[in-house]
Amino acid sequence: MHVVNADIEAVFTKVADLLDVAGANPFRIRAYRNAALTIGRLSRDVADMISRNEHLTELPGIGSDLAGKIREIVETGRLGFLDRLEKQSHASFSELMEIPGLGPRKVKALYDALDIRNLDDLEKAAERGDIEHVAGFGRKSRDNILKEIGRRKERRKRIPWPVAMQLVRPLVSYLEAFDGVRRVAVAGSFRRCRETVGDLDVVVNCRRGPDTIRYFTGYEDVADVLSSGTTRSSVVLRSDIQVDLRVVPSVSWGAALLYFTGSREHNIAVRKIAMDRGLKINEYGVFRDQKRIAGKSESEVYSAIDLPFIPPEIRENRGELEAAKNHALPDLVGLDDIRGDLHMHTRKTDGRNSIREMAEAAVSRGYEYIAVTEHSRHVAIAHGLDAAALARHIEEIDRVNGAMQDITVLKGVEVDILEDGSLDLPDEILGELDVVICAVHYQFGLSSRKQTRRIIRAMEHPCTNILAHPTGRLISRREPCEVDMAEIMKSAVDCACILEINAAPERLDLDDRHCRAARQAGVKVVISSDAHSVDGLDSMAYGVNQARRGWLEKGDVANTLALPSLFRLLEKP
Ligand code: DGT
Ligand code: CA
Ligand code: CA
Repeated sequence: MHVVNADIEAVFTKVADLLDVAGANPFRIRAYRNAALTIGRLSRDVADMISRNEHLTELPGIGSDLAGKIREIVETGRLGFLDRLEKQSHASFSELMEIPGLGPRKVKALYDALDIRNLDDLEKAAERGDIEHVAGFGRKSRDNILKEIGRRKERRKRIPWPVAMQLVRPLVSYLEAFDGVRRVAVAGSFRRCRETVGDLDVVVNCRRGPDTIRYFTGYEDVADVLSSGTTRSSVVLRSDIQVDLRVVPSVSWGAALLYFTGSREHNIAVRKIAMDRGLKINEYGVFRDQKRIAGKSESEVYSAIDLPFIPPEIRENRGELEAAKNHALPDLVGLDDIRGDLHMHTRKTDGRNSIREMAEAAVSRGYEYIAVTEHSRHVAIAHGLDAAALARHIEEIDRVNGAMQDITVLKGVEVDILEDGSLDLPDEILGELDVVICAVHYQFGLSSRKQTRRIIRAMEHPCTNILAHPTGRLISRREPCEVDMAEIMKSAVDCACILEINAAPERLDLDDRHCRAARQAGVKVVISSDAHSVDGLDSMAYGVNQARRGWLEKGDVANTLALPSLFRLLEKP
């Protein structure tokens, strides 16, 4: 494990918070807070300094005691002192402090008044209504606390789509290998490519149903069999995700697939259209009176109610049925339409491969161009580049580009948007680049007005082309920052700035709704892997999924363009 500055910062902040709750000496608390700040803002990697035997005590506010603690964190990934503090308090105050609005003061107040030591205590007290009577709390804070706890529970239950994909592949091969199995499909939210998946819904068409079920429950990854009948079964895999399997006959295959793909809202709307025509649709087929008139394939089912096939990714009852009726379904962008990748990192900063290796990997994926976009200096933990280092890196890109026949390597950067909306590198060097991506990497908590202004100012800079991961959210870890997305999109159109769908599995930012809004606003979108290694390039597929869920067509996506057209698009008015 490589400990980065932000990890050390987090540990010291926790220590300070816990000391605060415990009512420790304010000077001691301040020492930890200052150390956290110092480390957090440092442009050098502390772990790196230690490995070079440099003296940490030369850093402001770091005495020999703190230096020793930093070393312990870097070497072990933990801090014994923090563990002891948590144990002493018999409580998980730091877990409580992760709830927005609960700082050390409030946590202490809750502890003193109601003996609240962890999230469970907090939830019970909030439900009972006790919290409203503690000084500093009201009904509103109670509601916020319950909402946040609910959100956390919800998150824990769902797994990211790419993780689900890793479970699905071997499971499907296993099922397909069984004698008599004709077809296997994973329906549900997985097939709709939602960014997270609650459980897996498998539909199987086979000859010997009961044997197939027994075979399914005998899968080596099954931890627990919840139910097992002749046509259906539910199990829990070792990774704690549930799998529901249904065996369906060939005549019902399409109807079952449609039904179990959902979404529920889409299904309800489909059934209503059928009812209006005197038909009945269920998971067995489409029926007029008692007679089945369709069901073998999904297309057959849709066609029975005079609709074209609707791609699973947009089956959310968000207007797709009206569009289908009006022959106005989008022709969704596909992975094959992607001609290049405009956001990636190399060994120069926090990536793992060289420019050349990234370029070769891109060639093998059929790309015509890539942009290498290292971090700017502000992102200290990623060893961001200053102007001089970037200038040297540009020469390096030129060299690789000159040596490669099959691909064009564009010169780029992912420059930090500073707190006032200015960029972290001088204009002269930015002017040398083909692609300038701007991105927020800190100060996520600004007010919506300030954050929006900050971002728009960066987009308006004459050198910027792309706004990366526009909301900054990390799925299940960090909520999107507060911004006025409509304003940002309006401004993106005005200043010809492209918005990114960052395809990294933990980001997928823009999300599906934002993609849709971007299309409606006439904003161009770019799908980028943000790869930190050659394997990372494959994340492109997750970004394409998200784009499809957001109704995007090839024409909405900048990196489906051939290079000359892309260059024209990158020119600012
Ligand atoms: P998830 O698992 O929470 O990520 O989301 P889904 O969409 O996979 O939901 P799930 O697993 O509860 O059900 C799978 C599909 O089965 C769902 O998308 C639609 C269908 N379905 C399940 N229950 C009902 C229901 O009561 N009515 C209708 N119309 N469809 C249902
Ligand atoms: Ca499901
Ligand atoms: Ca299910």
